[in-house]
Amino acid sequence: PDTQLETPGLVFPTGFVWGAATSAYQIEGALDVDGRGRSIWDTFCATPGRVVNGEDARVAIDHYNRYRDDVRLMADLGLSAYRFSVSWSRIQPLGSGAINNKGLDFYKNLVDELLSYGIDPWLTLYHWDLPQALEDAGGWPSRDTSKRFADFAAAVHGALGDRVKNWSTVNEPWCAALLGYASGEHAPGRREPAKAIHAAHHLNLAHGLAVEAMRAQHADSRIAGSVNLYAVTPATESEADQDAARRVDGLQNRFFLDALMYGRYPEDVLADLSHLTTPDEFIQDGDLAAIAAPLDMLMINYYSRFTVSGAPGGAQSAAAAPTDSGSPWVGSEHVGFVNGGRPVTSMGWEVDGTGLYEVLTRLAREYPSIPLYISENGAAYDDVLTEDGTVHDAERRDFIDTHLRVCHQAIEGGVPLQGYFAWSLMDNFEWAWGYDKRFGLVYVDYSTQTRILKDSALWYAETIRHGGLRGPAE
Ligand code: PNW
Repeated sequence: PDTQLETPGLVFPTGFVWGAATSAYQIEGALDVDGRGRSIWDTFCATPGRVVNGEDARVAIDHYNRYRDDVRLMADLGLSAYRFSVSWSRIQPLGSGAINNKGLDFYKNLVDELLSYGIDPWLTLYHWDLPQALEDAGGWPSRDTSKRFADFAAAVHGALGDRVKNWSTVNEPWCAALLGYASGEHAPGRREPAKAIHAAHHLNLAHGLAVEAMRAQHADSRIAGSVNLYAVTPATESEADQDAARRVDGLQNRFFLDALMYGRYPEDVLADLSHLTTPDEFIQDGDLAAIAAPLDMLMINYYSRFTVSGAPGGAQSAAAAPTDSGSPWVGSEHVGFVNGGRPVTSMGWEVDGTGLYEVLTRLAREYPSIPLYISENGAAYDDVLTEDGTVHDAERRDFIDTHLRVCHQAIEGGVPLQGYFAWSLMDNFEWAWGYDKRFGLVYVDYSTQTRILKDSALWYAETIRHGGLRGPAE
């Protein structure tokens, strides 16, 4: 990075990781090639009423065929790291048993391509695309899925652990469990609240067993857990609103953090759930110790703040599902989410950088000394491709600028934050929203698959080049 900033700016520590993120299902396409098996998202997309406009990811942004061009784009942006996920169904078409080498080869080639440009590959093992065969056998509510995941992790790590240093296990277990099995707004679309809690536990267990399996192979790998955290505030100081905020913070944040970091589930959350399920129905001896396997780092996805009320009605996730769905707030279905009066992105999510500051400083206080990375942060806006082939996404640039300033402030205050990955590198298949929501730094023309750098991408590249932000905040 330039040491000569033109105006005094915010310089990040040397070695700060500047990245961007994607996930396999959202970008790859090529679902029927090279022996890939079906995943729960294939099934979900094929079910009417689940994804906006009946869209699917058969082509997505054709990254499977265009990965070389996409890596060149990352190099042009100057990324130091790229976070991506691998598709379990490509590597083990039925979720267990023999490895499909053609599927694995795709990721070997991708990793080699990244390394040839000096871009550090950060591999996520699971970003929601469970092999359909495992769902047919019970899915995440079934304990056996955790063991299958550990085998899968060992296979991928065995094959790529020599060239991939940074690993994360399960992306956002809250989403996979609660959106997949309680609200049903994500695959597999089940609405079984008690089973969703069992799924959450088995996702945590899968994480722990995978860490153990990987440690046994390459001792020098750096391994992370990955959670999506929110700042949570009560709508008013009333007891009902404060209790609602405690519940949402409990299930969203503490349930996963306490498990991964301390090997326990918060007592108050277990009490909130007790009329649906009790620990003896899903926790077995040794599970909590396995889940708390020591980690090298924690990866945090941050998007927004929740302002929560105890008033009945209106309970839904931040995502405010586009399709008919239940509540992901298992045991607290009566809680409501109110508008906190901040500007919103086109997901309807409130923009709140101070929420990220709260999340980071809380982590440093309550879960001290583990290195932190922002593994996703970004925003969807209604981008317009102009006739001269540019996209003036000032709002996205401002969003990232605001959140990076907060990161810098947190680092100054002693928070061990060591990197930032923008979500997302490119526009892509936004789950239940299909192609309706664009999160990319890079615009994708879905009819031609042309990639166009948005203004935010050019700005991010400049930020990386300077190792920080120029000028004071406006
Ligand atoms: C994350 N919620 O999803 C995922 O990791 C990405 O794959 C996704 O594209 C991105 O954020 C944007 O949505 C989330 O309801 C989906 O709270 C839903 C929620 C949170 C994160």
